[in-house]
Amino acid sequence: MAGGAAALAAAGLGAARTAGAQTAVTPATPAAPAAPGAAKPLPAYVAWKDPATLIQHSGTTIETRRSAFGTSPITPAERLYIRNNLPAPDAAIVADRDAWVVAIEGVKQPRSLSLAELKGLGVETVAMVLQCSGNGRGFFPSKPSGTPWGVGAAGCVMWSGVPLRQVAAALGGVAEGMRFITGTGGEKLPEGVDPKSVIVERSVPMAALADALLAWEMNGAPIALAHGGPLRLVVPGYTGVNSIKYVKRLAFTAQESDARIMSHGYRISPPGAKGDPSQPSVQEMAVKSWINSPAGDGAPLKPGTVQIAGVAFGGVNAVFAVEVSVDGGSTWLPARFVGPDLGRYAWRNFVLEARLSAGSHRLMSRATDSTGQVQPRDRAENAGGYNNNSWADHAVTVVVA
Ligand SMILES: Nc1nc2c(c(=O)[nH]1)N[C@H]1C(S)=C(S)[C@@H](COP(=O)(O)O)O[C@H]1N2
Ligand SMILES: [Mo]
Repeated sequence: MAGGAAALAAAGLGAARTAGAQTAVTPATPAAPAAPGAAKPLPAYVAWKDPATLIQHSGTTIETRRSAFGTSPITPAERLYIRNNLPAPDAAIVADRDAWVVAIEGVKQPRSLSLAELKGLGVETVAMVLQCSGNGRGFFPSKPSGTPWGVGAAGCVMWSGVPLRQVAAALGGVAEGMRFITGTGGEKLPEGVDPKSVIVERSVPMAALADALLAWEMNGAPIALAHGGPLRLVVPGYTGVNSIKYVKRLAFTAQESDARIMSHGYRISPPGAKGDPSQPSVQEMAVKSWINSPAGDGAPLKPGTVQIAGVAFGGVNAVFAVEVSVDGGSTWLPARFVGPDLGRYAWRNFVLEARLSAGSHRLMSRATDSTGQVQPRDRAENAGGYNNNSWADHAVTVVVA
């Protein structure tokens, strides 16, 4: 499955990718373009990832190159983006995975459950787009603070675990009056600061209970520490920040968490304003798509036929259709979905074959979800640079010569 995408990546980068990738990146060959982040070795907790497919913004913010995905519904772990608000916990927490304990609160019979016990309560698998709330922030001309992600703070992965509603049912059901699902990350907090100002704790509406999982596997393997192992709360259809890694407490609550990351962070604030609890929280994802290939970052293409390929997803809804424009958005052609449909929360790969003559072409895609929502031309301006699903912003320029 990685072969096609690897070939695309190799073509896009114009350099052979390093094999194995257990060690630091090999020195760039003279032929390699000065891709941002390419020369920085990956930090130890993600040293197993494939550096040639990644852009390293920092040790805790690592994005997948546009050219390194787009032709498979599943993103391999080696290429999946990373976003940590705090340093990842010590690898000791994945030494004995089954011993990991999560406190379940806000149920009629609250108690702590080990991962071994959770495995006895039920199993489900969901394919899901994991996308950072700030994916596409780099296209905001206002340059909001935060990582200037392009398209690659997103992937589509399979999670296996127990449905949260089965966990609640096993503990007597959700207690009266609870309106939110609140997950708390298991990171060690820095000393000398108010824990509420740094802890990764998020609340989502109870509606998310229909499909949320407590997951221990990603893409058929135990979840890597970097992606939240041993246990992760996954909330399909919601932005990445709501899927809490190394979850140590799962509470059904009457109120949203008062952690800063919930009360003030990840809010849709007017340009120039600060986040506050009165503003909408970044939660449900909207319909979105982009072209991955041609990525517009390689050598000029030869005139002739090109396979324009990318990904499209509906967020909380299934994706229904996608169109492609090769003339800057003046006219649109229906693209074809290719590969398996992994369900409502997964993305679909699309392809449109087009003939491109010599010159510069602006290519873009526009998706429609199952409720008829069409991906908008323009981003919704907001101070944090969240939820960018503008088709114009995600366009690529391809030179044919
Ligand atoms: N415990 C914990 N969970 C977390 C985070 C974190 O820093 N700590 N970051 C969140 C954010 S902002 C995103 S986008 C996703 C990133 O998931 P990934 O690193 O597995 O790609 O995890 C979310 N869950
Ligand atoms: Mo994120």
